[in-house]
Amino acid sequence: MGNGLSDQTSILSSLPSFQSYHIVILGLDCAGKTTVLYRLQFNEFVNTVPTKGFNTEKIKVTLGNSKTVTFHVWDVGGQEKLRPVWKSYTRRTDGMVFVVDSVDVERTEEAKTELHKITRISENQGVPVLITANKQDLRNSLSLTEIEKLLAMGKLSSSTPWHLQPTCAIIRDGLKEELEKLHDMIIKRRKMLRQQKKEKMNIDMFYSCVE
Ligand SMILES: Nc1nc2c(ncn2[C@@H]2O[C@H](COP(=O)(O)OP(=O)(O)OP(=O)(O)O)[C@@H](O)[C@H]2O)c(=O)[nH]1
Ligand SMILES: [Mg+2]
Repeated sequence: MGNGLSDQTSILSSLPSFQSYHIVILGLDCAGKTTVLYRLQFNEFVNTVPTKGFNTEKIKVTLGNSKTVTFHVWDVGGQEKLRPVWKSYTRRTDGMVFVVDSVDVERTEEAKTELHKITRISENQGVPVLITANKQDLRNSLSLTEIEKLLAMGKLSSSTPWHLQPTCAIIRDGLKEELEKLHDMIIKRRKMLRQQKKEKMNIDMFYSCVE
């Protein structure tokens, strides 16, 4: 007779996964957010116009482990006047993608301010951030080391998991890798939250027994 638990685990892992994650794409205007969204959804280049509100798509992706997951992605306009509404899109989000234009050297300070502002919001504590160094195809694009330094990523809260991914959205370069990485970070966080909940329940049970 087999071990019941491991039998169940192997059955579960062989079933298709219908997990769905809520993702928000943010970043300054013209960084390439909408290009990222449509490149992922239609696998073709879409000529974009500046986003006045938001775009949203449900994107089904087969990950490296053959699991298919759905990302419900919200791409929000990055113009200055639209940034105050970003926080309403990040409410209860599983992960954020923060897109940076790697040739827009003059606005790295502005990008840094927005990145730190959105990750500092209390509701976003612990939410993984995939920082996308986009437009790496262009000459004079900043290197990952330069972007990491200019955006002061080392100063992000220690509770914020982050990863920096070079991309060229117009040809889809790096986008699949970044979804994989974001998915890994989300799963890791969910496991940690589950563990914390379990530990808290054990402590509560212990105190209810000794009372
Ligand atoms: N060379 C190059 N151009 C890119 C890349 N990604 C996007 N672009 C171009 O950058 C411009 C802006 O792209 P969008 O996707 O509209 O930018 P956005 O971040 O959605 O901008 P807002 O909607 O105004 O916030 C477009 O002309 C894109 O074709 C890239 O990887 N390389
Ligand atoms: Mg846009």
